[in-house]
Amino acid sequence: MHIYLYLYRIVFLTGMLLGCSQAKSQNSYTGEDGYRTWLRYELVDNQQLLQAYKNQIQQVHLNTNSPTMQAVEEELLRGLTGLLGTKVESSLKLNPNGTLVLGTPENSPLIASLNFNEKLEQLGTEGFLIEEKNVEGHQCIVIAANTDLGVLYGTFHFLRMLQTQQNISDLELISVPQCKLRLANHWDNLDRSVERGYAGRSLWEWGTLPEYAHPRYTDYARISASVGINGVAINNVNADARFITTQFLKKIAMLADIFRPYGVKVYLAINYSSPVTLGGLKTADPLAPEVIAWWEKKTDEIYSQIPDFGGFLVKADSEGQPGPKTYGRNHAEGANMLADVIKPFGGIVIWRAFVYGERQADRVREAYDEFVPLDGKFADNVVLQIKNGPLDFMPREPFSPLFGALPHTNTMIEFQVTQEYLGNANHLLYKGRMFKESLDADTYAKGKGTTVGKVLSGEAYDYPISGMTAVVNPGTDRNWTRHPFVQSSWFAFGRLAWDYNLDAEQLAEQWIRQTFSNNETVVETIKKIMFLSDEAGVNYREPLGLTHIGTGIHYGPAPWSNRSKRFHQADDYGIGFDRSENGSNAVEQYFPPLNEIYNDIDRVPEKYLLWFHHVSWNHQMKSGRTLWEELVHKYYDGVKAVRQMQQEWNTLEGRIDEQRFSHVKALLEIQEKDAVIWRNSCVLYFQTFSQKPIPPGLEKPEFDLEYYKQLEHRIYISE
Ligand code: BDP
Repeated sequence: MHIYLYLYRIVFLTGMLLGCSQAKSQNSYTGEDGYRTWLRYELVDNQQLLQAYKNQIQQVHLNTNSPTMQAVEEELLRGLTGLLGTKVESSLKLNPNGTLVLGTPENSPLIASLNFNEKLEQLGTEGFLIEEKNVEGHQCIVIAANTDLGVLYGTFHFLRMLQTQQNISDLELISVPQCKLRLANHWDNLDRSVERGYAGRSLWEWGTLPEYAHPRYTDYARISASVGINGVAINNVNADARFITTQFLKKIAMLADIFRPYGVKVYLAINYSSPVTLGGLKTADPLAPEVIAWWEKKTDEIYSQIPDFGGFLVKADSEGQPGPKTYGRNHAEGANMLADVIKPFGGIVIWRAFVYGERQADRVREAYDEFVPLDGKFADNVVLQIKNGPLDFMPREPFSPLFGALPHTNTMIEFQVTQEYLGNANHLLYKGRMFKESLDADTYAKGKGTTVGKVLSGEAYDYPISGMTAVVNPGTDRNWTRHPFVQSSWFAFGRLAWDYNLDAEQLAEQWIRQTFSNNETVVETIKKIMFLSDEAGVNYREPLGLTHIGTGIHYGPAPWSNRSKRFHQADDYGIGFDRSENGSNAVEQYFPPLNEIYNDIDRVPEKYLLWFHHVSWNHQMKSGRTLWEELVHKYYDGVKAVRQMQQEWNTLEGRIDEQRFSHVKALLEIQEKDAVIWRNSCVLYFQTFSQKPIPPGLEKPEFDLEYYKQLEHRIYISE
């Protein structure tokens, strides 16, 4: 055996043994297994505030005349009982003071009498208001909306205020979601494996559905609704056609029934060849009458099982998936056929823009080149789902130039919460700030200030439907996401889909308070860690705009792989992909002045430098260093930040529960080792081109490049 490999094994085994002894010494099991996510509803630990809350909320007043209003009541009683430490009653009598009144003008005569009409007009079908109000001479807090679902969203908002220990005196607020579609995409397969999942098996137990309603399904719906997610595509975009067989539709209908009170609609990813594979037809040509008839019948069946079915999600003509192109039809023809079929039922078609082939030298150009000529050709119930960046879910990408370039095509963004390229479920990485980076990016489509967020909310163009989706990974792991911190990105995504103006830092803080503790030291420490984590994750992997350096399963580094070489293009001169006008000219896809800025090696933001340019190793960076030195420093900064994260985390011992403390501590150890492997692999490999030394003062890689190349073949599987 190679000597280094041998050494590595010893280190690895010692680590495992240490890990075991640590696990054994854990004797303070607190039940903090992460199952409750951010909906923990622990007793308020600030006595003064607790007393104030108790005075203000002595009972709740609502009509439970619909499943959604029953869900409201259940959530409130569960939440308030936990937070206040006393049982709060639901009653239709008013206490002299201290009643929480909830409802809509339809389901509550009391709310109807309060004359909120003007405010309600602003709330649409999902917004809510929360207000302190004198009701029949009693001081009350009112949560009102036009729909039961709006009341449910208001309820979660109110509970969040208590969980994060906000003052609830003199409340007067309204909240309305900016995006109509706020969806989660699961990449779950029929055999219950999850593509890029990393948190156990699929949540959906096909073997026991529809008879058995696993309690997890309701909790999943609660979690989703608590952050405003209003739809879920339950299966992988690389879709198995069998999801829409009669047998499976019955099972899916059961899930839809459970999700319905929480406003979470079911969507299905479909396989474009279904008329052939399931229907036995000779073709799936969207213009063939027998194909249209087949989809009509199938859609009719789907709606007979799931009357409020959301619609189809389609990955077509992409990575081997079938699509209209096989039949000489374009994406619009392909999508519109389904859109026409589903329209009478009120459904939509979500058509993915993630397409690329070997046709072009630069994959980054392809989606734009394909879809911009089709702008205006899609039916009004089709929405194009576009990944946040033009390539894939890389650690960092500039925004996709399709945002803003489709004035006549409904547009939606696709983020990834699951950490496919970011350490799977082993690494701590809060994505809130990254989501914001995309949402706040100025497309300049209609002049300065046309941010991606404004495009998605329908403010920039008058889209009938638009919004945000995220690929999420919850699975059968008790804590849903395996790494406890993946939950933070799930939370941030939902909240941003509701309101893209929210601040990533505030969202992190809310999540920490709800998930861990309101203790200021804990909040500040965890926030610091989360805010080190995103830049660290980029720096020890793919700094300065590098991409696709990972192995085939996207965990460890492989800058020497053929795929990776195509993207980083390192050579004796320098490194980076030339997308300037001298190269693939992908810069031309951006509106001015971005096209000029990105084209200019001196003006392009350095975080995207190697995305847009092939740059000399000697290029002078803003820091005064050469590109080579800067690149190496970034890699070292990444590792340094992970070590800082570890140090910060260690200070939390005794301040948070032992269970999550030791879990995350162990995961950070893995992350540190992996970060070092990434750094050393990349620095040593790129050094074979730059032929320059590692700048003084930086620790030398422990092993040589050959050692790291062998590690490529090690199995890093987070099943
Ligand atoms: C890639 C993933 C692959 C997905 C694909 C997609 O590696 O598993 O099927 O994206 O989004 O990043 O369709």
